[in-house]
Amino acid sequence: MATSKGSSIPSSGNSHDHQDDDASFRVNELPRARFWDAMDICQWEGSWFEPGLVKPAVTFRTTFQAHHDDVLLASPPKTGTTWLKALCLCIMQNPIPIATSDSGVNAEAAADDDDDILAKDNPHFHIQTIESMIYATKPHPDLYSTPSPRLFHTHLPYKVLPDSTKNSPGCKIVYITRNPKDTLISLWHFFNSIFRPNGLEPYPLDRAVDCFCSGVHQYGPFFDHVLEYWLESQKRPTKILFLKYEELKREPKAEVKKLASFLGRPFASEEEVEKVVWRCSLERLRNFEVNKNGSILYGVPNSSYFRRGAVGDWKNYLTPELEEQISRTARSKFEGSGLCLEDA
Ligand code: PAP
Repeated sequence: MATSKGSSIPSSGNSHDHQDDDASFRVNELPRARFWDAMDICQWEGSWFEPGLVKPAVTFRTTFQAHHDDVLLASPPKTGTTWLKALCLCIMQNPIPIATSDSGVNAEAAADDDDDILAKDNPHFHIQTIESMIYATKPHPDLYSTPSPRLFHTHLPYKVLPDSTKNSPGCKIVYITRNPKDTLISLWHFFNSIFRPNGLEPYPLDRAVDCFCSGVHQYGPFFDHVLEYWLESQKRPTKILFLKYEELKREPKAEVKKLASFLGRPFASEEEVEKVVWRCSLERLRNFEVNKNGSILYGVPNSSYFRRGAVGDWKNYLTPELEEQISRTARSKFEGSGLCLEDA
């Protein structure tokens, strides 16, 4: 599973001599690897993808025209995507009506579920992951009739984003990431539930760690993905907001305020902030019927997006050796960048 190809440094990308502009570009000619003995993935532009997502990613990259008020959410898988989508939906809906009773936020819940789209639909339904949910289903989607501001999400690395998303001054990017050890454990649970359901032995954790550290996994290498967005966010902080899952957990109100201000939707009161934080909490979202029993993507149950949501869950799984293997990889990748994801 772990091959040296996965640790290759991605080529920097903003040039216009993209191989994908060439009509003869063929996915089946890309380097291939096996992910978890379960599926093929292929390497494009230095990162690894499910083969079926490469063409949609290429079409997105070469045809998408950003609007001045677009918001693009971005994340590596399992780092807080669902949470970020929920938060942005809520913030864009703000002001949420605040009940006037003095019975406290939880007592207001039943009443205000009625006006909350999160109570009816999974967050992924309203903010779609552009390569897998939009371009993979329709090569020429009609994105231009979508009301402004448009909100999209992508798991794609920064280097393959369309130039227009990078260059359009008003188009904002919000990136979320997470401690690599918790990301790995979350991925491990998720893919075990997909590839090894019904009590089958989970995939050996040491092999999952090898795979993660070598970068040969969907949208990997994780560390390069994070580093690219981090460096860009340092250069252009008004363009890219860089969030960490752990900081959202630790200081939800402060982080959500920061997010809302970045999106140009600052809160008018503390009550509004509290309401958004509460509406998007894991405990609340996971109990909605749509998230207990629904499915919006390739038969993946919505419930699989809501697990423990704990910071430091990796301590329940990783041996000191496996932990050190991930820390070593993080140190070598992030050295000198000012980024640390292990301080949570
Ligand atoms: P995705 O990239 O496939 O969409 P993503 O939402 O990023 O997945 O990750 C799922 C993780 O976020 C799960 O973490 P865990 O496996 O460590 O438990 C899930 O529990 C967590 N999560 C989902 N929704 C929330 C939320 N509202 N608040 C906090 N954590 C959440």
